[in-house]
Amino acid sequence: MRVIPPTELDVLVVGAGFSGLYSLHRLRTLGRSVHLVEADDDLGGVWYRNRYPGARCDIESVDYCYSFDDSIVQDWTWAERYPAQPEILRYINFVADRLELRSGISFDTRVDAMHWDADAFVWLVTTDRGDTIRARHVIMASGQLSKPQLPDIEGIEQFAGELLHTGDWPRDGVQLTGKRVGVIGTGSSGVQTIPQVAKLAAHTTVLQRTAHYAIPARNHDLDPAYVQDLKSRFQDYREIARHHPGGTHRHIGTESALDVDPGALEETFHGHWEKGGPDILAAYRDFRTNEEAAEKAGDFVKERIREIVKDPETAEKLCPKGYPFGAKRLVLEIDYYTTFNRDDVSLVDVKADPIERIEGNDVVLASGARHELDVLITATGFDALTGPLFAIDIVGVDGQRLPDAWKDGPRTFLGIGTHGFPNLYVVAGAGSPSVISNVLISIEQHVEWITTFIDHQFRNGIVSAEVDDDAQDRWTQEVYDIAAPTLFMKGNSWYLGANIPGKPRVFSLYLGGVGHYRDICDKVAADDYAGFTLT
Ligand code: FAD
Ligand code: N01
Repeated sequence: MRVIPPTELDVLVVGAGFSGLYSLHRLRTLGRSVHLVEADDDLGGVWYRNRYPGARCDIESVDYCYSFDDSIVQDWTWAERYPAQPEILRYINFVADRLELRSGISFDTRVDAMHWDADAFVWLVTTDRGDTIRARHVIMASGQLSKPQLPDIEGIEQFAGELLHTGDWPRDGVQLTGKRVGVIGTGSSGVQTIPQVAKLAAHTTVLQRTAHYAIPARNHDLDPAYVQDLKSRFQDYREIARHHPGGTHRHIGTESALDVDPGALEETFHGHWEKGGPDILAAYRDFRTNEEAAEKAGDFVKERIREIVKDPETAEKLCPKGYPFGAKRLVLEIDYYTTFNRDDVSLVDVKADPIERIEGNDVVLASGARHELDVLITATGFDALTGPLFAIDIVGVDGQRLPDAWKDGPRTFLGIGTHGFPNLYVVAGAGSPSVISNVLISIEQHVEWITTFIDHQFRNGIVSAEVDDDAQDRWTQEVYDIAAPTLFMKGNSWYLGANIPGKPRVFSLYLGGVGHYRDICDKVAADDYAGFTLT
């Protein structure tokens, strides 16, 4: 039975992933009337929806978890270095049960519209279930990567076989055994799922437009003694990550890759390759800014690909081209490159011969070549960051709509609020470190800051908090200025909105570092929330 949302609230939270669940818990403990609405029929967000075979985290489990409740830290034991989707979903449910969160959540309830009532200082929120909620504050915990994007290919919706998206995988699983399966997309989702699909399918056709750099995850079961040791000093361990630029424990190199002799460079790269994980990205200080330096790592990965993949033509297709190492998200792989040594897997270069249309069961290429499939998996990513927000009719002060306010890209102060949209807060979205960091660290920091701010307002009789225009201008400029000299600007990636037709090409994540960002937010709070007008 659906929990009916209250009609009057101090705070409405949208979304039951990691962000929303912690927001709900925090506000309850602060004594606020709070409720959460979730479009899906259960909790978990990303980890509820991305159930494709092979779905896994690329941050280590002991870092990709909450730290706010030590009893949760002590009573949960991670099994794997990089947890797979089922383990993370079990963890989220464990937390929700422990904190008795379900009673505060309306599932199967999508927020359709939110209009600011400037006379009453409330958001008037309506849902697809016909609910109307008046909430003084709204926390958008609606996710960064929660709006899957189908490729813009003629006829795709009429595909005669089974059409799937990795980001909206059927809850009851999919029968792939013995089927002819095609996969479009070779980013993180594609690289994770292709080896698993290949193990089941009669034939797997990988339709690759751009090869991504992938390095081994070297996933393994965790040693119980290691986990126990971390638990015994978890808050100290976590405190380091809270102040680390990426929200992790990654060593950050201080040398330039261009100053190191080839032998030492090779040794460093091999070390990272054997250890597995994404730390190679920070091996040298100029990997984010200098194309020549980054190319050293790129060349190393290409050499490994040519070593692993037996067919030289296939190996060459799998070698990334046209953008620097690190400009797109580095992918962690398990059995990815070796999968292309299987006889029942073929790689099709759809940049050289683009997909023209889908006809019946066939993917038809520009050359006229056809690939007949029973199942077509699209691993084509998301309308990231702004997509979930723009899907809601958000109307602020003077009838201004959020997509209009952000027509040239997101404009925020701290990523948390936007001028013209009072009492509206976004967790781990554009303008903050968000998906460029260990998101769990960033979520905890945001939720704690936002809920403390809201509580401060109630305690002080403040009814509205609106971002100042000039504070927003300065912050937005800073976000863009920090990103401008980085190699992120050179990848045709979702980070830049390049995967969505018509989306402004801006890099809207804050690259100044998680620790530095935390300090800035703390200073804003200490300065009586300078940058917001409090009424
Ligand atoms: P989400 O988990 O996306 O939850 C948002 C929720 O809001 C969803 O349940 C959605 O249904 C709901 N919602 C959206 N709109 C509405 C609406 N209008 N009304 C009601 N409900 C709504 N990050 C890392 O740091 N490390 C990783 O290894 C990592 N792996 C990832 C793997 C995948 C496959 C994906 C897709 C993302 C990954 N991420 C990773 C990023 C991930 O987005 C975050 O780590 C984190 O899970 C986000 O949690 P969230 O609660 O903010 O958002
Ligand atoms: O999506 P993507 P994703 N025809 O946008 C291709 C997180 N995540 O779901 O590069 C042909 O990266 C597109 O090609 P191109 C993580 O943050 C993490 O894989 O545009 N191809 C690309 O290859 C990640 O970055 C994990 O040329 C088309 C692919 O589809 C983010 O989610 C796991 C096409 C999309 O790649 C998104 O990753 C999964 C078309 N018309 C996700 N349209 C972890 O491991 C698109 N493509 C933690």
